[in-house]
Amino acid sequence: MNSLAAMIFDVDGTLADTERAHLLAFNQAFASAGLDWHWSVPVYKDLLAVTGGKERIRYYIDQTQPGFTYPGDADAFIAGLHAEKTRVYKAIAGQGKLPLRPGVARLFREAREAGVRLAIATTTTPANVTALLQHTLGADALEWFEVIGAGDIVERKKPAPDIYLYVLERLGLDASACIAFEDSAGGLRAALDADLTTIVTVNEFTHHHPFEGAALVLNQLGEPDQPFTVLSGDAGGSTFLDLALVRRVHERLSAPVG
Ligand code: XBP
Ligand code: MG
Repeated sequence: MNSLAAMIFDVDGTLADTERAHLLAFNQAFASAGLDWHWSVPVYKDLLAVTGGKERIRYYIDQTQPGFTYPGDADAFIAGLHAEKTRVYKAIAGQGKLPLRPGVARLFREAREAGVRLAIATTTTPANVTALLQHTLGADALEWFEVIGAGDIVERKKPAPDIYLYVLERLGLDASACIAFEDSAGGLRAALDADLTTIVTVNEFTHHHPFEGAALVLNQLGEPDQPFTVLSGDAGGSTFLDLALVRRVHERLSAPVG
C-alpha cells in the first residue's frame, strides 16, 4: 500500500464558491457582445453539466438558439466571448470577492509542513486559477502547487479522467499514492476513473448530485470552530478535515481488500 504523497484539488466549487462569479462573467460577456442571452441560476445549474466555458457556450447555442447565425467563424466567435468572460472573472477574483472555502488554506498549510505534495486538476482557464490563488493565498501561491493542470491542456475535459491522468503523470505518482478533492458528480467521475480515492465537499450548485464511490461526502472541509456535516462516509468522529483524517481515509480506501 502506498502512503499519501500528494493531494490533488479541483478548483471551482471545491477551493472556493466561484460559480456565481463565473455566471456573472458569462452574462456580462453576452451583454458586452450585444447578445440578449441571460443565464439564470437554475439554467446555469443544468449548464454546469457541460464542463469548460467555451464548451458550455457552444452547447447553449446549439440547444437553445437554433436560428443563431455566427458572425464569422464559430470557434473564433466563442473564443472571443469566452476571453471577455475570463477578463470579467479575473477582475472579480482580483477584487478579493472569492474567498477560499473553510478549511482549504489550513489544509494546504498542513500539507506543506508535512511534505505532502499539492496539485490542481481543473477544467477552468489557467488565468482564473492564478487569479484565485494569488488573491487568496498571496503572490507566491502558485509555487505551493507542483502541478497545475487546467483548461485546454487536455482535449477531453471532466468527466473524462484525462486531467487527473495528466497531473498524476507530471507528479510521477501512482493514483494509489494520492487523494483527490472534488465538489461535483462530473469531477468525482473524472477522479474515480483515474483510480483516485476522492473526498467531496458539496455546495449550492452540487448538493443534489449523486456521489456514489466517494470516500467521504462533506458539506465543507470545516475548521475547529466550524464543524463539517458528514453527508456520507465515515469521518471517525472528527468535526473537521485535517491531514490526519485525510491520511486515515486514504489508508482505509487504498488498503488491499480481504
Ligand atoms: C468548473 C467548470 C468551469 C467553470 C468555468 O470546472 O466547468 O468550466 O465553470 O471556467 P472545475 P472556464 O470544477 O473542474 O474547476 O469558463 O474558464 O472554462
Ligand atoms: Mg468543481
